[in-house]
Amino acid sequence: MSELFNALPDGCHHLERFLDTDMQIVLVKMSRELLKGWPLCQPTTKAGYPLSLKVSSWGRVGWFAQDGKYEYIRKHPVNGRWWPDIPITIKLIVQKALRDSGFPPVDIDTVLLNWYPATTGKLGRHQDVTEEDHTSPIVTISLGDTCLFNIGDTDYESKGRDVILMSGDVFVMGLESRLAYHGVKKLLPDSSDLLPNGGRISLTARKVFK
Ligand code: MD3
Ligand code: FE
Repeated sequence: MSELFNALPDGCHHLERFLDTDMQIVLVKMSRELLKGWPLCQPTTKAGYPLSLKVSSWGRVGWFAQDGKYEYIRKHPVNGRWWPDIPITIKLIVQKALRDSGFPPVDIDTVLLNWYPATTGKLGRHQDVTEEDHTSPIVTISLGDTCLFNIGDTDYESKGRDVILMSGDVFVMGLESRLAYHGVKKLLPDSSDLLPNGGRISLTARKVFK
C-alpha cells in the first residue's frame, strides 16, 4: 500500500537491471574511447561555481555550462573538435527502453556523459530546459556506483521521491516528468565493481531540436 502514496510521477519509468554486466562493460569501453578524443570538462553554474561532476558528449551537439550560460554546443569546449557520432549500441538501448516504457521511438540528437567522482559526485536540483524540445522523453543509463536520486514535479519546492539508481538501470522520463525537478543527492561509496576506482557514469539521451 505505502508505495501508492509515493509513486513515481506519470511518465517516469525505472527499468531496473535493464543492462547485463557484459553490456555495462561495453558501455564503459565506449565511454573511455569518447574521453580519449573528447576529454571530460567541468561545467560551472550561472554563478560561476564548478559543478561536482564532469561531462563530455556524443552527437550533433553536446551540453555544456560556462560563462553563465547553459547551452548545447557543436564542438568540444577545449579542443574544438566536432562531437563524435552517437554509437549505434546506445541508440538501440535507448529505443528498447522507450518501447518497454510505452513510448514511440525518439530521434535523439545527443548523449551526455556525466562523470561523478567517487564519494563527492552530486548534482543539485534542476529542470532540464536547455533543450528546444520539452516533450520527447529523456533516457538515462547508470553505470558504476549506485546513486541516490530524487525526482519531484514542476514545483521546485516539491518534496519529491528518492530513487536508488544502480549500475545497469535505465531511467525514462516522459510526459509530466519530462519537466520535473530532479537531482543526484549522493553516491554510495564502493557499491559497484564496474569501475576500478569507483565513481559513477550516467549516459543521458535527448532530442534537443524540434
Ligand atoms: C528527470 N542527470 O544530466 S539522470 C542531467 O544521474 C541529469 O546524471 C542525472 O539530471 C544523472 O540533467 C539524473 C535521470 C534524469 C535525467 C533527466 C531528467 C532524470 C530526469 C529530465 C527530466 C526529469
Ligand atoms: Fe537533469
